[in-house]
Amino acid sequence: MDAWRGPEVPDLPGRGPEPRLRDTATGELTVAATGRDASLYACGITPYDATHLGHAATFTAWDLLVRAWLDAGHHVTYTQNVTDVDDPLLERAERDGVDWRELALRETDRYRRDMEALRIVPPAHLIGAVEAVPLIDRFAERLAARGSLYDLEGDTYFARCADPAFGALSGPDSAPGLSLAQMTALSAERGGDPDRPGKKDPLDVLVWRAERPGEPAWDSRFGPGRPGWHVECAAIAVEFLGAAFDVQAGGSDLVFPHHEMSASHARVACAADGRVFARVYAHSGMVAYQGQKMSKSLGNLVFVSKLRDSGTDPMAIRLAILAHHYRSDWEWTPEVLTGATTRLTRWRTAVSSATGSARAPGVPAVDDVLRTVRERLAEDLDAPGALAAIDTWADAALTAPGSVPLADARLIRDTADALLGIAL
Ligand code: 5CA
Ligand code: ZN
Repeated sequence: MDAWRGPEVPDLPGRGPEPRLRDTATGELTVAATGRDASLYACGITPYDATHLGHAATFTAWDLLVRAWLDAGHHVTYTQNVTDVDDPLLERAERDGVDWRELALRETDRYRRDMEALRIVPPAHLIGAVEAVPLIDRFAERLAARGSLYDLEGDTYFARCADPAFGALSGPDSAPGLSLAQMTALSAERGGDPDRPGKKDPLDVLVWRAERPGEPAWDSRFGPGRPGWHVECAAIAVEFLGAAFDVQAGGSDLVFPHHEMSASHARVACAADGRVFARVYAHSGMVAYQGQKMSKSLGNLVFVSKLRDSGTDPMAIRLAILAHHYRSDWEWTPEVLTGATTRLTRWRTAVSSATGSARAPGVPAVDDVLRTVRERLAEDLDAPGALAAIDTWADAALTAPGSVPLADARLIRDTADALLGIAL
């Protein structure tokens, strides 16, 4: 499907350092891309409700990575999916008496407009689950060829025992260190069915769900039905990025089971291809509202589109997000937005107050500001640290008005734009 119109990304003088991310599997700061080509798979939305601030924060985090990669001279290949058929989408369509396809189209469209307004660099491949059904079917054939699938009353399950490395991302020997009991509890919370009788293992997951009355279905080698969630992302990632790629990204609610299972599927399907799936796993913290994780199922949502409709500058929304480190959990409050709006105004006033040809003493050299912003972002996307560097410059420029050279203001503007996605 089409993505959205990308923002202009200005060229900055020189090159940024190699971005590093805290890898969820190891807990260690790891170089995000080792070759010239940098590849990213970010799990996308399930379009049954408009983009909320939690989604926006998560996709802004990956946008910082894309921008830091471009600035470091990488060629970036970015793939994102849209889960445009799944249980929650069908349930919402049923509840609201709308066609599930219409609901998915409408909300995907709203998401595109929100992403464009937030100046998110679009993925090269935005792939819907529905359009990916044929390639998911081919991927599932590879799983079947390895003897990893079994039938349960017409549904097709993946036997996790087919993957000796199961748990490499989140299991007992990884940094998250989840026990099997914790995994089972999480799978019940997050769309799995550990208690279904007849499964070989509670953690086995659906790869193909046989058609149910009233549900959409597609033909496949397993009969009519629809794909499971984890195989959707495994198949799309492998198709568009290859069996091995650099970074798999998503919110921390996707560590288990979703990312563990997608990686596990890929390891089994691509066993002959050497190192398989993501080298680094990046997970963003959860944005809360009114004391609880902002979630479509709870309904405690702040929508990007509603904020925009009520006149909020999308750059203030973006700055509100960037004031928090992407891995931290944080709460959206009216004060967060007020703080961001004040910062945006200060930055805009500072860059537009430039008239001088010589820099006043006490105003930081802009080359140093650029270097600091680059360094902060390259170190696990430390956006708050990057904002602080521009704050220091803006505060000094505002206390010594008229003494900021135009060229300095231009470089600050380009730095905020290229690396932070903030148009001043
Ligand atoms: N379609 C699947 C991924 S394949 C999905 O999780 N969709 S979603 O619409 O529920 O979420 C889209 C992305 O936003 C995921 O990376 C998810 O982890 C993230 N996300 C969801 N809620 C929040 C939140 N409250 N705070 C931060 N990120 C969130
Ligand atoms: Zn996914």
